[in-house]
Amino acid sequence: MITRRALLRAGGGTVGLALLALPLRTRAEPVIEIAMRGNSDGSKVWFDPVGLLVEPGQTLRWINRDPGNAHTSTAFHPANGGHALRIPNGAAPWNSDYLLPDQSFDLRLTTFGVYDYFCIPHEEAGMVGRIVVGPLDRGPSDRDWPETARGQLPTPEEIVRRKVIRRPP
Ligand SMILES: [Cu+2]
Repeated sequence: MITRRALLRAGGGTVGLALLALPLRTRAEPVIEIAMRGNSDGSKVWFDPVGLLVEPGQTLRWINRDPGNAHTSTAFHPANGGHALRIPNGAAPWNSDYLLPDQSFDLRLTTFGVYDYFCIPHEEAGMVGRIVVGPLDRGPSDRDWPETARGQLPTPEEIVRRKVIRRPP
């Protein structure tokens, strides 16, 4: 493999400039993937990562990597089945609807704060996730929290500290 530095040395001034310009021209906001996963017998289902720190406007992509199940990414919001509000005030709720294996759903979050979401068919199984759009300007929410979700999510502070939190299956 030829490194860029070697190419720059070999290519001289003109080629070098062209190569240097390339990363700027092709740079795109990276898509941040959240996988929907399940074990082989379907007894465990989860979002991977379960906790994630992102910047405003970054594209999040939920993708169903579980060959045995359909999943959703659905905001905790009254518009989604009367759930408690667990996203920032004024932020728009989302619902991916059912994603079959390998299907995906993209979302961009622009309001700072903590967003909790769930999977419609697996909320009772504890399939919940948390996104922090940082920097975090307020503490964690103490709003209503379903019994089945307790203990499933890292704190916003932990997400800010570690940026990506994965849970072993
Ligand atoms: Cu699910």
